[in-house]
Order: sequence, then structure tokens, then C-alpha cells
Amino acid sequence: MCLCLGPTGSGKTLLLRKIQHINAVDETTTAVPTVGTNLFNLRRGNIQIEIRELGGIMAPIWPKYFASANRIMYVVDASNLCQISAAGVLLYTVLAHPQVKNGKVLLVLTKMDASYRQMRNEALLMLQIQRLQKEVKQEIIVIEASAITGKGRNEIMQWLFAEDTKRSILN
Ligand SMILES: Nc1nc2c(ncn2[C@@H]2O[C@H](COP(=O)(O)OP(=O)(O)OP(=O)(O)O)[C@@H](O)[C@H]2O)c(=O)[nH]1
Ligand SMILES: [Mg+2]
Repeated sequence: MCLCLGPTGSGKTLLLRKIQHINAVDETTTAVPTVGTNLFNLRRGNIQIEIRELGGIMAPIWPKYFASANRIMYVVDASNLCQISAAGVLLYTVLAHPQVKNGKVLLVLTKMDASYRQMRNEALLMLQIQRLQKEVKQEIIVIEASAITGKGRNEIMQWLFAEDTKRSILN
């Protein structure tokens, strides 16, 4: 199970909908805040994986779900200057949690279609990723994405399916 986390309104639901069905989202699509959780099933060949989005508003109780996950996809809104540093602090509290120590971590910088977005390097600087990477054991993979254009969709799919594909070949 992969958990999808990130601050309120960072773009988790829309991105997961786009990943699930490439035609599900365009510039006219609207989203409502997730109060609770959303489950997304992805299938590639005979491999199926489950992603559970936890709404940003639920951040205080995210840790209740950590035991059920072996992977974390953390979504940050690269166009929200006010939220981005706080998103880094929140990511640190997640990665420092004992039940997340051995998980795989993907950091998604989304809304890269927005003209007022931060560029990758600036966003990573504001998130203090280099410092964070020194503090935590997990390797943080970074992918730029957009639910509107579909940017990053294939790379995210590849990351999501990589381990499960390996496992099914071994079995
Ligand atoms: N421009 C742009 N806007 C986006 C993108 N993804 C999401 N949005 C907008 O951002 C807002 C929040 O999107 P959601 O997907 O609901 O965010 P969320 O992370 O699921 O939020 P919570 O469920 O409340 O934690 C909506 O108004 C979306 O239309 C994107 O890739 N580009
Ligand atoms: Mg949501």
C-alpha cells in the first residue's frame, strides 16, 4: 500500500485521478477537499496497487495509517509560496516517524503547469530538501508533475510499479 500525503489543497486528489485515467482531468476539472481518505486502484498488466490519499486536514492523524504502508508519495504545490516551507516541515515529521523509516519516498512537485510556480531548484531549496536528506535515512526521489497536463504521470507510475513488478517476477 502506498500512502499519498501532503498539505491541504496541494493537489493529491487531482493528480491521483489523472494517474488513474489520463482523460479524467483537464483545466475545467474541479476538486473538493478530501475530508477523510480516498482509495485509488491502479492496474498494470496483472499487477494491481492501491494508493490511499489522506486529506491534508487529517495531518494530525496521518500516523495512524503509517503501519499499513511501505511507500509514501508526498505531494507539494510548487505554485503555493506560502505553503511550501511548511510542507517541508510536515514532510520531515512524516519521515522521522519510526514506522516510515524503511519506506520508499517520492516527493512530487505538482501544479508545474502554473505560470507562477516555483522552479524545481527553488522549490527544493524552500523545502530544505538537502538538509532533510541528511537527517533521514530514506532516499527522497523527486518528480515534477501536473494533473492538468499529465506531466510526470509516467515517471510516477514507474515509481509506483517498480517494486511490485520486481516482486512479481521473483515470485
Ligand atoms: N494549476 C493546477 N491546479 C491544480 C493541479 N492539481 C490540483 N489543482 C487545484 O488545486 C486545488 C486542490 O486540489 P486537490 O487535488 O483537491 O488537493 P488535495 O491535495 O487533494 O487537497 P486535500 O484533499 O484537501 O488534502 C483544486 O482547486 C485543483 O483544481 C495542477 O496540477 N495544476
Ligand atoms: Mg484530496
